[in-house]
Amino acid sequence: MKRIILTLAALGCGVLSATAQPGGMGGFFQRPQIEVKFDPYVEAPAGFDQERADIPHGTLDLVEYKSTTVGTVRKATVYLPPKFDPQKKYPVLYLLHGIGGDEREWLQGVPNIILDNLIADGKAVPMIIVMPNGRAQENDRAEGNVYAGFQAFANFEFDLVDDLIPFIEGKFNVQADKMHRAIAGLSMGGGQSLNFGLAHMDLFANVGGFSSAPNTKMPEELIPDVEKTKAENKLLWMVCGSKDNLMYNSSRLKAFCDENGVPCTLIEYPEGQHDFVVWKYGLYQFAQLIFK
Ligand code: FER
Repeated sequence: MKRIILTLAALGCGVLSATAQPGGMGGFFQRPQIEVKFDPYVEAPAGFDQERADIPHGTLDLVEYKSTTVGTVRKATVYLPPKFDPQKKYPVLYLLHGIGGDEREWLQGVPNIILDNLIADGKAVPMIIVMPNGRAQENDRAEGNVYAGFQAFANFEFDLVDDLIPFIEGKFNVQADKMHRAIAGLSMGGGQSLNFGLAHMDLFANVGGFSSAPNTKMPEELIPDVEKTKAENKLLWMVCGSKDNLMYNSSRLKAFCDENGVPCTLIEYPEGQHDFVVWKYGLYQFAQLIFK
């Protein structure tokens, strides 16, 4: 049973306190705190994000693709796993950035180091990671009022499906099926991953949202057909910091899933804020759960 406590106190007092997030307008007037049962938090081992000299390393590269959606040439950062072999087929994780970021933002979270370590330890399978620019508009730099780019983040659905995925699957030797595609992201990218991943279960069986933002659709929109989602989604995985004001985007989906018997994970990162501490942890855990 879910209990919804509306945070009306702030409104009643006329104290329209802004959130700790940059801008933080989403859900401003009605931020329900939803009671859910979180899944167990298991700490990542020390050094999971530290470069190790004694293991093989993957590579990072920048690729460019023609976007019919935007009408421009767009950029994406690509991680190729250690000892990349063009003769082998690899699964692909599409990893999306936040509202103030671009195709380079995830590099702050050292995804190459995290994956190099996981692969060396046999905890994740070798995979390609594609880190695109999720702001699908002509000028896709994070300039000016980034909160005005909300629609561009929604438009990225079409750039991803019609332009980027076909480009990646033409350029690299990949396992081009839903079980071997995953989509995950941080904040706005988390919302995009939930929105697009659950809308295109024919393309993505693995979906992850880290600190998902107010662009996250309501659970009833994300999962309009419970039985279909149960049958077609393989992994629905979320994490959010306990100190993150955007938790409600994740917890309302988790509550809906629990009520409807849809397998879904939501980890509350202890004392976690809206930052790369949580997002690196998210990648570390999510990468171990996919393509196995
Ligand atoms: C908001 C708060 C946070 C919002 C977006 C964000 C557009 C996104 C934050 C991020 O991507 O880091 O109210 O609304």
